[in-house]
Amino acid sequence: MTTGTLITVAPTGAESAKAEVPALPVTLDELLLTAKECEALGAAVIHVHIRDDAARPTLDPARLAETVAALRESTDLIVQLSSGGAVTDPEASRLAVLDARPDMASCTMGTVNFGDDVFLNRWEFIVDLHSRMQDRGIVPEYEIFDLGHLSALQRLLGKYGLPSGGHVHVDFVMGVPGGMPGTTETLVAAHRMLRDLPEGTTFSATGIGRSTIPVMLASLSTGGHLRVGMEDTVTYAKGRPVESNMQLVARAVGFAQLAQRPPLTTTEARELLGV
Ligand code: KMH
Ligand code: ZN
Repeated sequence: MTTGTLITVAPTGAESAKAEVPALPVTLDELLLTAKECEALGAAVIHVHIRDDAARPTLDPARLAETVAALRESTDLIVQLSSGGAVTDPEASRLAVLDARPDMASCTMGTVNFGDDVFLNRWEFIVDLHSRMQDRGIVPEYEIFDLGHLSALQRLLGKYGLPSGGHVHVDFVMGVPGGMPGTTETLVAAHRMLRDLPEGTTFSATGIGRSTIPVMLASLSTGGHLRVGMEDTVTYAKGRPVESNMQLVARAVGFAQLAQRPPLTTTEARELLGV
């Protein structure tokens, strides 16, 4: 059945430096402005990483709680905090992200080489994150950086049960150097593997860097949803830096409309995800 398109914006991430990417939203005011504008364009979920006063990635609990409250106050977006943080963040700080009580949080399904770094996600850590989210009624988005992460998810759900809300939603993060490539062939392979997950499992996809457009088209044509934003893409086209997250969301909305799968409203998105 064809449905509308869930559009997630990931506006900041932990990898780009403000000095190199001046359009990156790093303050709370910048984040709120971006969130409101992206919501008006058609985004329904915001995947949030925050920065400190020096624009460095942080998982400061008070700042995270303030950010969740401010986003709820100013928008109707589903607030999804990153539990991935930066590759340097310790597990305890990543688990403590849940104390900010977001609607959703990311849960990466395995360790992956991440450029020159390693994004570490031990099995016991994943189980801990999944179980704490179940206990607190926080809906996970399972982040899939490689095909084996889908097998890990099958194992997780088999041993520890469905997430809060009962619906399984995954996000294919494609094109990270060290992870699965951002190609149509790989997306089709990942899509086929969803057959081993609970019926009704939905997926979004995002292609890092120049894989953003092929991944977006492949996701739309296989019934998937879209994540876009400056966490993943800072070049709009060859030689053209991204001017704002709104530019990326507007492009995704345009593609979704062309595919006759218009953006889901925040209410429809809540229903889909079981938030
Ligand atoms: N910043 C990456 C190391 C997530 O948000 O859950 C991890 C990441 C995934 O962005
Ligand atoms: Zn992230």
